Amino acid sequence: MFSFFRKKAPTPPTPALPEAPTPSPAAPTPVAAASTPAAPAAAPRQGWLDKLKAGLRKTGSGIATVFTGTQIDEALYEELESALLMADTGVKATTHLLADLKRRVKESKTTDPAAVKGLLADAIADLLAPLQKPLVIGEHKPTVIMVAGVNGAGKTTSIGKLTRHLADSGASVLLAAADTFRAAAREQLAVWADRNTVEIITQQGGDPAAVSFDAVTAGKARGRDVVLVDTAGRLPTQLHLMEELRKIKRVVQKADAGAPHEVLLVIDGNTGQNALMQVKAFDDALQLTGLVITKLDGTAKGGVLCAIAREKPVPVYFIGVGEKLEDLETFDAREFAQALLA
Ligand SMILES: Nc1nc2c(ncn2[C@@H]2O[C@H](COP(=O)(O)OP(=O)(O)OP(=O)(O)O)[C@@H](O)[C@H]2O)c(=O)[nH]1
Ligand SMILES: [Mg+2]
Repeated sequence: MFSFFRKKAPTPPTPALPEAPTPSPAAPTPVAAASTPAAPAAAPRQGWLDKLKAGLRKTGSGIATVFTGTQIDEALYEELESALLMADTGVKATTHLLADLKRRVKESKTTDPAAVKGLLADAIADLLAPLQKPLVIGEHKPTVIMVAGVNGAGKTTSIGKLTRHLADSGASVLLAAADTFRAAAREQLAVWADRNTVEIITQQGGDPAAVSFDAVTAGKARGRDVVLVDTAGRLPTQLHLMEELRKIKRVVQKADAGAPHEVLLVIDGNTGQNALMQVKAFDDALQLTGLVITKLDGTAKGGVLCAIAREKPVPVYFIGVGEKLEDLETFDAREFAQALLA
C-alpha cells in the first residue's frame, strides 16, 4: 500500500528520511515518506487506519448492503446511487462513479454482485488518485505553511499534530499564533508548542499579518525547516475576514519572497457537501496548495473526498482521526477507498 503511495511521490529520487533528528537541508523530504513500511511508523499508521475505518463504518455498511443481492441489475445501480449520495459523494462524482463502474463490470464480464464491490473500490481509488500528493519539505528554508479554514474545523489541533509529524521526519518547526481574534487561541497553540517542545511566535493583541511576518523572519534567522501559521476561523462569506487572510499572505511574501510555500485548508469531515464550497471559496481567495480533512473518526461519511476529486481537485495532504498527536497521517487514495468500503 505504501509502495503504491511512494511510487506516486513526484520528487525526489531519494525519498530517504534523515535517520537522525537532524534533517539534511539539501534533500527535500516528502513528509509522507515517514511511513516507510519497515519503519516503526508502520504501527501508529495501523492504529490510525483502524480509527479511520471505524469512523467510516456507517458509510461502508450502507454501501455493502447494495451488493448482497444475486444479480447485477438496474436496481443494484439505483441503490448504489442512493448510498453514494447519502455518503456526501455529490451528484457529479456519483454519476461519474456509476458510469465508470458499469464500464468496469462490462469489461470484467462479472455476474457476481459481490465482485462489483471490488470494482467500485478500484473506481473510487482511481477517482481519488489525483488528490494523493506528499507535502514536500526542504526545498525552501523555512517552508512556510499557512493554515486556514472555517471556525472549529480543526486548524489548531491539526497544526499540533502536523508539528509532531514533521518532527518525526526530522524537520524543525516554528509556530506562528496568527489567530489573534480569540484570547484563548494563542494559549491553545502554546499548549501544542509545549507538547511538541517547539517555539511559538506570539504578540499580545497583535495583528495577524504582523505576527506572521515576525514568525517568518524568526524562522529564517533561526534556520527552522518549517514555519506553521495558525489563523483564526472564518466563513468565506465574511469578506473582510477573507481580505485579512489575503493580507497575511501578502505580508508573509514580504518577509520571504517565495512564501507562503503551502496554503492549507482544514476541513471538518462532517461538513458534507458544504466542504466543496469551502474549497472553492478559500481557493479563490488564497490559491490553496493542499487540504487537511479532520474528524474522520466520528460521524463523517467520507464521500466528500470523491466530490472534491471530481469538482475541485486540491491535494489532500493529511487525514485527521482524533485529537491526539498521533492522530494525523498522510492520505493514500487506495487505502482510503478500501477504508470507505470496509
Ligand atoms: N474527533 C476529532 N476531533 C477533532 C479533530 N481535529 C480537531 N478536533 C476537535 O475539534 C475542535 C476544534 O478544533 P480546533 O483545532 O480548535 O479548531 P480550529 O479550526 O483551530 O478552531 P478555531 O480556531 O476556533 O476556528 C476541538 O475540540 C478539537 O479537539 C479530529 O480529527 N477528530
Ligand atoms: Mg484555532
